[in-house]
Amino acid sequence: MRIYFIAIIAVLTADASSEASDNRELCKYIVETDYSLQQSCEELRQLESTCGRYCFKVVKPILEHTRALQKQVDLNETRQKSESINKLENIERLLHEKFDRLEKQTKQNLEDANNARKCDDMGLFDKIGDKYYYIDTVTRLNWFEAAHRCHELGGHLANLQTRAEFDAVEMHLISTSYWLDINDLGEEGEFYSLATGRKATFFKWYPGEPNNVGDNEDCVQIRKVDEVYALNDVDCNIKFNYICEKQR
Ligand code: MFU
Ligand code: CA
Repeated sequence: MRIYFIAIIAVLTADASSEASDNRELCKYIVETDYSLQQSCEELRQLESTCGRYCFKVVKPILEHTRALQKQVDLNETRQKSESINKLENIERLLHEKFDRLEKQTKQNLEDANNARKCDDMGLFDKIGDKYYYIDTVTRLNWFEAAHRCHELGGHLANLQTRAEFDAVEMHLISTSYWLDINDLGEEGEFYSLATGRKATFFKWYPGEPNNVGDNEDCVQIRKVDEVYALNDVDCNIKFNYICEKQR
């Protein structure tokens, strides 16, 4: 805010000059009516000529007061400005904090949702022995589709590594055939686990298996013959049920 003391001076000057012209008018009148009063008229004229100095004397304290006021106003404005800046900086800090909290919370929510989804998928898997399996008895897929499905469920085709694991799973089987993760797609007669990428460690073949009938049997199923489950190599493109496995 600016205090317009120039305007005040202008007003005062205007007042002073109108007062002077009043004096002049008064003098004219006095001179015309009573000559004896001519002296006091002269005084008035002198007063008029000294009015500059007189006005300055009158205006000076006002000017000084105005300057002091202006200083105070400037000081106040500066203080108000720095208060406003402080407030804005505070708001900025609060917004930052709020945003950080929201960002953290969103990340946490996403993680929780993902974990919940994982737990849901785990719902398909049952603990059998020391591992978790999903034994599918409703969907028939070829070996590649079955491998993909297990992957979708967050697992892989079952990798039965020991007699104990084989026996535990066998207790839960109903269908005649299920895909396992063993295959010799890479090299005929070399059976690898898809899950580990290493040679399979445990086999319970039917007598006479693996026989690679038609030179076209590169995937391994667990199959029931005479109420006994055992391994057989078979065409990867045939559709069977499948067993998925998953780590917790
Ligand atoms: C056996 C298996 C084959 C196929 C066929 C129907 O061959 O070795 O993999 O399952 O039976 C005679
Ligand atoms: Ca076979």
